[in-house]
Amino acid sequence: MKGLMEPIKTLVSFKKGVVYPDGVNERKLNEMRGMYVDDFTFETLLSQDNPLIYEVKEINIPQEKGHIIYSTTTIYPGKVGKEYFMTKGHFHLREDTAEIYFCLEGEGYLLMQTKEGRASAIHMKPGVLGYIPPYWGHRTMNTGDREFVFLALFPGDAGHNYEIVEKHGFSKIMVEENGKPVLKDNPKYTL
Ligand code: PAN
Ligand code: ZN
Repeated sequence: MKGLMEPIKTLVSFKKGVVYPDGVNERKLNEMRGMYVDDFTFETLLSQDNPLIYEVKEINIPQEKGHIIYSTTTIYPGKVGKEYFMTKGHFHLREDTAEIYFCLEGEGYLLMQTKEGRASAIHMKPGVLGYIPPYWGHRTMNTGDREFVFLALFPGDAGHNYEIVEKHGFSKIMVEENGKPVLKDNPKYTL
């Protein structure tokens, strides 16, 4: 670590996440091309509108070993066809780093998978903490009808690898069937 950092305080609203973020990283529908199963519905939606799918409210923490980076993610409610609005998902560049997700508001799933395609999902609602062990890629989806908000904490030197997900996708998808979220095999997934 380079030098001594001064302690900081962060206000976090259960409903809205970080109150005074240093930065907000927005992902709109057009940045999610290829991620959803139903490409036709995706393009139809996009030709009408480009909704905000999720936003990450960040605090500036050095991206170095020894630090813990934290942020809140808000995923808005909605679907592309039957598939719920979700994050892009990633593995950490340093694969031996873990992460904690703590749900503050709303409802959703934390979907994890190994590079071999083995999947595991945790149902998230306020008070549920999901532990993402080292080596598991992770993506979250909003399966409720209001905003799904969670706090994420991860090692400063973890880094993000989106390429694996862009290339291969996740082995499972979360779709609505008879009004309920169901985990299904992703027909687009390639190992
Ligand atoms: C989270 C995620 C955040 C957005 O802070 O970065 O929820 O998801 P994507 O990064 O997949 O777009 C985290 O897991 N950080 O490591
Ligand atoms: Zn992560």
